[in-house]
Amino acid sequence: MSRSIVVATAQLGPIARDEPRASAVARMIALMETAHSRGARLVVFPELALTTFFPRWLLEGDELDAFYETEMPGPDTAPLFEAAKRLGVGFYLGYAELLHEGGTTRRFNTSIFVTPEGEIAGRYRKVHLPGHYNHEDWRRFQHLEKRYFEHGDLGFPVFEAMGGTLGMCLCNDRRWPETFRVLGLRGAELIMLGYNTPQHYPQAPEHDHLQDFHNHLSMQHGAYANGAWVIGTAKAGREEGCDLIAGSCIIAPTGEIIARTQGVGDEVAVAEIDLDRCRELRENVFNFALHREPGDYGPICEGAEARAEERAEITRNSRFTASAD
Ligand code: CDV
Repeated sequence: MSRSIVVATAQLGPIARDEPRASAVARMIALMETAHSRGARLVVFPELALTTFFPRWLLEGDELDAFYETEMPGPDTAPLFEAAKRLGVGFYLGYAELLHEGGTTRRFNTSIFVTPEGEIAGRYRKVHLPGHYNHEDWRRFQHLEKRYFEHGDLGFPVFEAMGGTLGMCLCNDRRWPETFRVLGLRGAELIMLGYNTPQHYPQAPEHDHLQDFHNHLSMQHGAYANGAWVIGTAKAGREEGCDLIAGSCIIAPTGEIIARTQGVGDEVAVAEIDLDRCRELRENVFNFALHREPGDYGPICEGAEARAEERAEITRNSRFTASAD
């Protein structure tokens, strides 16, 4: 039986700070309908796709909480699940997740995969959180992901859906080869990710012109070195004065980009992918069983306990990432 599937990257242009979720969801449904009209059965939306990229401001209280979802689907997101069922399309969605657990409020930068039947088949919580904890005056805009989200507590899971083994990650995760390798070791054939990447990199502005290159470099290498398909989807364009890169794309296990968006607004790019093509790499140059040498990779996992303790200490001291209800 063929394991080919038509897939789409569904890029969003900017979302204004005061744009209601219902509007963002309506835009996503329009993209899903366009993708479906071109034959797609799987659509990938960006990271934090329901709102503006709020970590660019220091916020507190209700103003901050308003950017998180406490239920999924909720009243504003249910139409997306209904559209998926109506069209028979599965989708990846990134959003800010807030949950109350054992008297504690927890916040994660999360993605889910929803099947064409409208069921949540996979969940991922972002592991590599970039940015900083406190307001830093010298920056043109803030990047407070470390303040607003806890380190993801699910690792890098894979799940079975759409006839294949699927995995997810979010934005900064794509820069770390370990993300793709763990998913690859678990057999992921398609890795989906959304991103919000500013053109301007405050710590090294001399790299601003390399943002698109680094974006594709990371994802193409992740695809190739693990023999997996990758779909990367941007939130792009000038959002609240901050330019976000575009370049949403579908990448073959060979590392080649086979479809990509052209502009910086709402846009879909579609391609047919054959999950069996992963074998071209996995049975040859990246045959893990035959050629990997994990005995020589020790340093990759050294320091894990110390890092976990350091993170737990920071979390205890942060009123946003894990606060008592
Ligand atoms: N949302 C992100 O994770 N953005 C980072 C930026 C801050 C470098 C990224 O890796 O694209």
